[in-house]
Amino acid sequence: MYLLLGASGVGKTLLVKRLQKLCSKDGPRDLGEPPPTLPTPLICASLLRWRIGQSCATGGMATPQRCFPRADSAVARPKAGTAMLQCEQAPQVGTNLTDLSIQKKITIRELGGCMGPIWSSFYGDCSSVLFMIDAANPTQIAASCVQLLSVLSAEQLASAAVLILFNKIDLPCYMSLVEMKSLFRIPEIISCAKQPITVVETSAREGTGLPDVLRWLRSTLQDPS
Ligand SMILES: Nc1nc2c(ncn2[C@@H]2O[C@H](COP(=O)(O)OP(=O)(O)OP(=O)(O)O)[C@@H](O)[C@H]2O)c(=O)[nH]1
Ligand SMILES: [Mg+2]
Repeated sequence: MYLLLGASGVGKTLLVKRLQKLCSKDGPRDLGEPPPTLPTPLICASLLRWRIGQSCATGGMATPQRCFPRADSAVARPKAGTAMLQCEQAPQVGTNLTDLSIQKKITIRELGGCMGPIWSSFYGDCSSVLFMIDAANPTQIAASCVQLLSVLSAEQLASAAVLILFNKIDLPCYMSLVEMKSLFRIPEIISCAKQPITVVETSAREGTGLPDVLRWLRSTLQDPS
């Protein structure tokens, strides 16, 4: 059993739908139309990036202006009132089981972000963990980091393979892997964790990085742990 964890709205359900599509007979050429989505808070992301810009290894400091979508961007600038719509999106309650055929059948159990307090009751039958983070929503980062550390320190998951996904990289204000690694202190987490950890950037919406996710899933099948 694979557990797919992450805060509410990071894109877990869309990811499993996309993976299912990629593994289906239609093949990877037909991902289908992305469902309509709304950008996560752009101004917050740009301000945070501006504040951490100097401490990031790239030194590439973004100005808040640069973070707004361009007129030709695939993601439109939010119109007045759209932020309210996004807040009204109902978080998933309950668990979602999805079967994927990659060499053999595997089952991914998605746990809604709002079920965080009881995630641990599902650790028992779990061989691998996918932990998703919204790279365009810096207001969630601290909470996600605490959740990730709690997942990694769980005794039942000590030998689970872990994939960390920084999702929504199609949004103009997403934080780069270098920035996210610096905020999450990923190198330190990896060196202290008992589990083998892989990190990928994805856009469940556009399909970016999904082949890497499938590759990781296949690699876990070869690993007897
Ligand atoms: N732009 C963009 N939007 C995305 C991406 N992935 C998911 N979304 C959108 O984000 C919103 C939330 O996605 P879900 O897949 O429902 O999020 P979730 O993690 O399953 O949320 P819970 O089940 O409530 O924990 C939806 O509007 C998705 O279409 C992405 O890569 N890019
Ligand atoms: Mg969901």
